[in-house]
Amino acid sequence: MITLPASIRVVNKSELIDALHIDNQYAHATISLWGAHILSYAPKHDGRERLFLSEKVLFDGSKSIRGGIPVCWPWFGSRDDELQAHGYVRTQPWQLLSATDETDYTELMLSPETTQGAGFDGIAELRLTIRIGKTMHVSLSTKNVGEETFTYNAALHSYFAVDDIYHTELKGLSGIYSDKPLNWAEFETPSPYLFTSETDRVHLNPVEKVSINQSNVSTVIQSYGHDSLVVWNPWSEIATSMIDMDNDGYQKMLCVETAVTQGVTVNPQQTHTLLQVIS
Ligand code: TA6
Repeated sequence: MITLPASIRVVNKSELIDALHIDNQYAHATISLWGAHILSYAPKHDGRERLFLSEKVLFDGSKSIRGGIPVCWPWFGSRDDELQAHGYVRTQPWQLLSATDETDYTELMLSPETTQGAGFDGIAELRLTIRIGKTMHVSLSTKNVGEETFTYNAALHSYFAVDDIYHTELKGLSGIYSDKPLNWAEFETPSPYLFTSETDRVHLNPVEKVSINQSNVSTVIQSYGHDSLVVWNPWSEIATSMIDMDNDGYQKMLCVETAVTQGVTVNPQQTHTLLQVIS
């Protein structure tokens, strides 16, 4: 491993999974090297944890980590029965390429063990760059290093922590969304946007700024390079069926995902970047 700056130490999540804990002037954060999965982010100016991590999270490598920010790539959702949902980089070791303490943030850059896998023919270089400061920047860049054009989908599948989903409002979205549980039927975005049942929606209105509002606090999510925002809460029945989610876990989370679901075409030597900024 490269030499770590003063703000970073290695913590052991399991026999298989090491994580990096960042403690700098501005924030605490934890990033698993398995999946380059951000597990936690709490800026020091308010000490509030922004990310949800399931109490029954598994760190045994049997599945993607439940909570935090899974990196979905090179597809989003299910492809077919043979291929795992949300691609194959969230369940592989990533390598830390660089880590530096800068004036306003600590910056880490990671790359997966491989970008090659069944279901994707492109030759790609993938980098996740994370800046931990007063805000957190999470930037996923996909460079075409082959000779053929390719198309990919991806998401920063962020699980945000909420105190109570029944008293949570999502602000900033409008227009039509496609509803997965209702066979992708299209509906008008509700206003106010509240949560009372399973929610699994692809909003094809790629606004740049939304916020999760609770009684006194709000989490602001800015997105760039995306074509969709995905909003997900499994609600009670699905949460109960998950081995890595406690029955009431759905009350404490809301996924708002900066996503490419319609395919981005990347020409040789070009780079496409998906960015989510959390404050
Ligand atoms: O992003 C929403 C979604 O695709 C849902 O349909 C649900 O399946 C969720 O992601 C979680 O997927 P996972 O494979 O992490 O259990």
